[in-house]
This record gives sequence, structure tokens and C-alpha cells, in this order.
Amino acid sequence: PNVTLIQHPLIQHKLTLMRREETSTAKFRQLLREISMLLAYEITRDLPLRKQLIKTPLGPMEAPILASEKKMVIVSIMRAGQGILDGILELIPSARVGHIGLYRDPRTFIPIEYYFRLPDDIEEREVLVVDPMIATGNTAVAAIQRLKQTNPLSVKFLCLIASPEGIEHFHSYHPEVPLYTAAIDDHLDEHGYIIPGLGDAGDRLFG
Ligand code: HSX
Repeated sequence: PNVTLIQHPLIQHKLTLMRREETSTAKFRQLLREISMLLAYEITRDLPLRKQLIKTPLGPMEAPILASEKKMVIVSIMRAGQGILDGILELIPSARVGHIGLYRDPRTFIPIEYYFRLPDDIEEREVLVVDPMIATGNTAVAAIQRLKQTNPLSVKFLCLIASPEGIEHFHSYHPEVPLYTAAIDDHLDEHGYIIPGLGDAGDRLFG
């Protein structure tokens, strides 16, 4: 599958701290912000640059600057995606932001949309969808499906932890969409939770 496992030591370390049961909400929030900045750093390696004529105090130079910073859209899947979004916006402050509200029916695990809002001109923008967890993969599949209807230039998906089942499911629907994750865990339990995972990301982030 089209999956990149991001294994930077700082990311792995912080993810372990986040998984720990005794980690407080405040600490979890801070770690999610930090880890998201590191993930953003890793996945923006290939962003195109252009030259801009600037003046340093000692003279002019042609200096590199992001070619398309304003064209990027970060789409957060509510509500846990907000934690990743906040971290990424610290690194890429002029990125545009979209929100998709999906909740998972606890019995059927089917995602139900309750909110959908994207910036204008989505056809001219590169989209990065963020959500900490891919469990069954239903949420991610539905979010991408919905986004594709709006015709963005490109779409990528970033999460922290994915299950093997979720990756498989995601890949079967959206094989061309690159998926970035910091960990692939063992399996899903019968409630659709990632084992060992970190619990419910929304609950750990917001209480
Ligand atoms: C959690 O459940 C995550 O933040 C995702 O939004 C969702 C993942 O579950 P699944 O649809 O992959 O099973 O709230």
C-alpha cells in the first residue's frame, strides 16, 4: 500500500508518552501539538520552492521561499483532528483550513457527516487531511470520498496510529492517496478500537 511510516526518534518517543495511560489531558494536548509539528516537518520535505528577491541588511539576494504556502489546505476531521491541525498551523501559519465533522455510529461503525466546510478555490489547492487514528478506516475513507467530490489538486492523509485493517480498507478505496502514519499497531478489537493504541483520541485530547 501507499503508506509511509514516519519513524523519527523524537516522534516515536513522544508517541510513547501519549500512549501512556497516566498521561494527563494537558500533557497529551501538548505532545500532540509537538508531534504534529514534527510530522508536518517530515511530510513537507518535498514542497516546491521559488526564488524571491529580498534585501538583507547587507544587500540583495535571490532567496528561496515556499512556492505554494497559501495554496495548502489542512482539513481536520473533527474533533480529534483539531490537535494535529493546531500543531501544523504553527509551522505553516498561512495554510488554509477546512473541517469535516464525522462521527462513528457506535453500533455499525458507519461514519455520519454532520459538518463540511472547505475554503474557496479548492480545485486549485493541495489538501492534507488530518486525524490521529485510522481504526476501521471508515472515517478516513468517507472523508476522502467526500473531498474528492470537490476536486482538489491533490490529497494526502496524515494520522498518528493506524490499524492494519484500517490501512487495508483505506487502500482498497483510495489506493492513490498517500497515507502517512507514525505507527501501525497490532489489531482492532470488537468495539473497533486500535489495540494497543492510545484509547479514544478525542477523549484524551478534550477530556
Ligand atoms: C476516532 O475515530 C478518530 O479520531 C477517527 O475520527 C475515528 C477513527 O475510527 P474509524 O472510522 O477508522 O473506525 O474518533
